[in-house]
Amino acid sequence: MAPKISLTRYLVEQQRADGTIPSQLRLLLEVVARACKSISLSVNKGALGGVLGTAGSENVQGEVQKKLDIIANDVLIEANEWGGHLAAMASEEMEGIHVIPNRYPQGEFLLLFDPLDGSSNIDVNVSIGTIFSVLRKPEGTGVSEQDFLQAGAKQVAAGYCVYGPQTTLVLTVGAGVAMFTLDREQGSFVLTQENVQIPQDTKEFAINMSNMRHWDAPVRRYIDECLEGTEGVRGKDFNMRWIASMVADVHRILTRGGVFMYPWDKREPEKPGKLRLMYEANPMSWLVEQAGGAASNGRQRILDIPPSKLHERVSVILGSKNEVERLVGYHQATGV
Ligand code: AHM
Ligand code: MG
Repeated sequence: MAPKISLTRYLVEQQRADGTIPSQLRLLLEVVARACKSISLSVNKGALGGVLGTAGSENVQGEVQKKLDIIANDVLIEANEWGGHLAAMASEEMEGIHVIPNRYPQGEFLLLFDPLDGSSNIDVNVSIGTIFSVLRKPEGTGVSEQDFLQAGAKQVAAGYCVYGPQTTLVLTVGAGVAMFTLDREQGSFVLTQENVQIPQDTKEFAINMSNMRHWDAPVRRYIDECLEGTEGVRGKDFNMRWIASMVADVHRILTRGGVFMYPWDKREPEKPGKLRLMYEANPMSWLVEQAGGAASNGRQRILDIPPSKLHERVSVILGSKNEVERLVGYHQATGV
């Protein structure tokens, strides 16, 4: 039987092979993985750990915070503060950036995260996760929010950990996508899939259909055609899945293909979308591209969007390449 490859060994071997992982980045990724392990334990305890329900507060986006949103945020901050690998962190759950306190050495990387994605699924025991993105701090002294405002193409690492029937960590450092499953007896993440590839075509889409009347014409056209199945222009039947945790929907797509959409809609026309660019769309888009898929807001590659603020929102279409390209074509055809 082939030996089990732990996340540590995988990172060391990547570092040796092509030097894409400097040692500070390797430490950073190991610390993030350790934090995810700790979050996974809290998630698993559920009601027994007193972690369910709301915290009675709101985040900067005006969303009610769940207890686990705050627990996961605190775990990630505490785990990453002291190692000397980071200059600052940013999170969905914090309005401003968290600069590494003076008592610790400052590193050269910036970490962004959605500590607990799919918050509405926590109390109903459906898969949720942690999404993270790593950027290099631009040259210069000090660190500010401006340093974080880099396009997704500048990421040096990205990933997520999904807390489902299994706890799975999915990672890219720009050399493909690898998946690691948490071995609870050993207490470590073990490599379970390398070189993940998303099929170019699919018969499965993920979108919140209850928003249909608010969508723009291109998305409506695409979904209408999927729903027509064998009787329409697509000539095949489609299946629909919507978990309402981006992390779980994207995990399904990385595993067996599909297209995920959270498009702009007319309810709040001034908002470009629901999902956040810097700690949701960017890391997921890079993972999807690294696995041979595509990610767009309908008009532009997500990874090329220059962010103007930390909590910027974006319209998201990602997954199997041919379907994403079709959707982009429909946007071009209507000029929206
Ligand atoms: P969250 O980060 O507060 O959990 O919100 C983001 C989530 C995504 O995971 C998911 O795709 C979407 O919101 C679900 O939205 P909806 O409530 O419309 O189903
Ligand atoms: Mg989220």
